[in-house]
Amino acid sequence: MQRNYSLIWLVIIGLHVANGENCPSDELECRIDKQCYPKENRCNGIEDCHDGEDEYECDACNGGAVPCRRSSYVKCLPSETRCDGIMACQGAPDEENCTVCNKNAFKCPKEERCIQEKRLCDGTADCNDFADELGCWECGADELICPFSLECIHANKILDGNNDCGECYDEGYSEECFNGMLIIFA
Ligand SMILES: [Ca+2]
Ligand SMILES: [Ca+2]
Ligand SMILES: [Ca+2]
Repeated sequence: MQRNYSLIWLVIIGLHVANGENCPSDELECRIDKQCYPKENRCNGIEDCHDGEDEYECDACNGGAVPCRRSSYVKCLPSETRCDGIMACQGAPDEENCTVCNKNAFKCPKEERCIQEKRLCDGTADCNDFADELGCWECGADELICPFSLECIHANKILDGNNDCGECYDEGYSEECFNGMLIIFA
């Protein structure tokens, strides 16, 4: 008798699962782990299912989540990936039109663009106007350090057509600057 009851329960549970009735009408069910989650959490960039299934195969993303286009569908990434200086995936729009940057990122003052904090004072100009390389090391706030000579030059000498650092660094290693150097050595 005990065995028959168990069988009946199994059949009832099985029917329930097959009908997709495990979750209330305002919730959806994760396919693998069978968790229920609010319908509005589908494609909001925050994973409710253990395998993140609720963020795959989206038509669009909600609540500021970032769309990553795969070959045939969109995956949504958390809104925190916006304006953090790292492109969420190839072609993602999360680093466009950034007027405010994520707390761990630096805004290029004259551009609507953010760069990772680790790009500050790393010897490579990430902002077009070298803003991320000003005021580094022993130099003043409006000065740039030349990476080879370790001299400080004023910001108004950046991209002014003169090779002030000596290695065309302050001219963005431009072709014109290198050509100018060749003429001097010729
Ligand atoms: Ca990003
Ligand atoms: Ca830099
Ligand atoms: Ca210069």
